[in-house]
Amino acid sequence: MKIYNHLILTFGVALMLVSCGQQNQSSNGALSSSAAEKVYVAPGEQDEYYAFLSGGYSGNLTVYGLPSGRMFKEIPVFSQFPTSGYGYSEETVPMLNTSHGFVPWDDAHHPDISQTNGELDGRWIFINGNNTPRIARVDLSTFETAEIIEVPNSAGNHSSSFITENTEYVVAGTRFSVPVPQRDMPINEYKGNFKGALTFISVDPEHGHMAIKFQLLMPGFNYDLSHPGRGKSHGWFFFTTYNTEEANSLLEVNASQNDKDFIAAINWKKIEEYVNNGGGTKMPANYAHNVYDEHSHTGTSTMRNEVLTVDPTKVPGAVYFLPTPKSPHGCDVDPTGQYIIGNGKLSADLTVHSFDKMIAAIEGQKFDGEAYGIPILKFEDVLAGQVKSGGLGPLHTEFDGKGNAYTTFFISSEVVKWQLGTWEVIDRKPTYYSVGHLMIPGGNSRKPFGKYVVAMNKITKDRYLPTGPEMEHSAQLYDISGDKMELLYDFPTHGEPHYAAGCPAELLTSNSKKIYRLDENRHPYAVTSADGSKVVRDGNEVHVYMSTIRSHFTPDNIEGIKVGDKVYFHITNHEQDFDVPHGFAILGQNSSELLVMPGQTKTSVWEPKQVGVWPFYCTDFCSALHQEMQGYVRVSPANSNTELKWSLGE
Ligand code: RUQ
Ligand code: CUA
Repeated sequence: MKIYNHLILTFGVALMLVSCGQQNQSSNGALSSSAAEKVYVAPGEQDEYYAFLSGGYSGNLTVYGLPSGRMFKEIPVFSQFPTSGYGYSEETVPMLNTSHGFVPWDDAHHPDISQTNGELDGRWIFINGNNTPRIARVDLSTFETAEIIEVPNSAGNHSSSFITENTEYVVAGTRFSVPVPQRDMPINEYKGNFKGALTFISVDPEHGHMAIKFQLLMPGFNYDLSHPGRGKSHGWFFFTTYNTEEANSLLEVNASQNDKDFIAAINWKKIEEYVNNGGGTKMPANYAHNVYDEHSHTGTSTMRNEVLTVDPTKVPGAVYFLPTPKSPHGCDVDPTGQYIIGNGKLSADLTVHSFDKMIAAIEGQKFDGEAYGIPILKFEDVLAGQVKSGGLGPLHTEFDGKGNAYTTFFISSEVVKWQLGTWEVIDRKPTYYSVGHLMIPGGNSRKPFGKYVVAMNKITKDRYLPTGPEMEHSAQLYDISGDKMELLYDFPTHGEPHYAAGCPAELLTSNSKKIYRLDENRHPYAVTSADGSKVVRDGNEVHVYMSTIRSHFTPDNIEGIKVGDKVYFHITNHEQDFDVPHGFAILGQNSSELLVMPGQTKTSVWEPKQVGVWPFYCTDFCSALHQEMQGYVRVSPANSNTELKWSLGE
């Protein structure tokens, strides 16, 4: 009885506490500062920001909402994606073409949103493929990969894909130096012979189309990360280097010998002028340029065979080296364009260079020798200050637009907030665990939206329920609107996010496409009217012009297909409503399904191997009669005389 009473008592007190809490919440908002409330986006409500996280070794880009951490979409970029048929459908296979043939995967690192006047404009997002060097442009009205350009003479395309203040250029720098042009030579003759190509790819202001403007052939260092100048430093681009020792083996020891490596400061305006006046050397180079056309719904791959290279010593005043300790990784420029931050990953302190001091030192011709003909400025002459952080292993820095910077520390697992100008540490918060990049929406622009920072961690360990030896990486969301950072939320990410880019939701929502217009469909095999469906044989090739609308394929019965045929299913989705795709899959298909958006045409090729009657069906639950959305293909022996015929629903 006593226990019973006690229970009632406890229960009663608990109830009182709950109701008390609720009262507080409605009366004086005592709970409004809770972390849970700050990330809670109620059912039916929408997030405040988009966040685009690179997928690392997934090769793709994932889209999240902030503050909820909900994942909205995975955008296939460099990797085949059976979920939609990207990289499998005839229309998208050309997007993954390279000079090495079809490369259906890459390692995607650094997304960057296009800018106008140094502010995010939300038109496109660029991302680099690290392994087989490529830069992709994703259209932010369709969230589809619209273009991929291969980068020749590059290897480990890592100091990429950062854009200049008006999206004049998307820049790609090589991590590995290699023989340029590639050739058969002994590896131990690297030093002095290999080159590091920094590639400036121009972006057409209207359509976004990319073209390699020039490649700067730099000394054979490793070019790790980069960022554009902005405001007063617009016209410059900054790259961190490591392995200035030019070691080709045991780099973990041999590339850590020099006390200082460099940040390379590139005056791209000067080089642009030089090449516009006929400077530079044309060099044969083989690379693919793949463009997706939104109206024909088709990608085309064109091989290019020449690039314009520039020898930095031929353009006086265009390239300088800023000594920076100690194998720097991140290279970040603050919103005013005055400070260039080099995160020496083997040091405790951050090095901040001053753009004004750099210009003064250049004008005063105060050099500390040269490397391969490129002048080296004096460390003390360009140094703005050092942040005595107390952390270990600084990697990347972002800015809140209120005079503060936030740097990740991989080894000490923390984000450190410090002040630009005073270099004082204001706050530090642990991350779980081993943080790499971080992202503040607009943090790489003149106008950051300094409300949240997302830390992208490399190690997850005990943060989530175990999923066997492999865990997804973990991101953490901090509120940075106050003096102190507040950890709000953990959420899993997909692949390995390196960098990310974010923007206010309304920048994209107003331009977001809902459907493709059927009357604008210019796909050569589209069926745009209800009676246009047909099946056409051309030797061993059979083209099926198929249409879909809830809940029917036209045609849904096809006979006269033979073993040895190559059957092209060209499927046009006649829906004109938002979010009504139809899928297509046929038994034994050696690729993936297709997911066809309203108004779009996509093609799957099927080479039937066995005689029989094989079903196909819609893979996306589209209506109450989705299960009825199906059909058959009769496959006869190779030498049969079965007549080609199909049903049109009469
Ligand atoms: S990296 S964790 Cu590929 Cu950007 Cu620094
Ligand atoms: Cu169409 Cu399910």
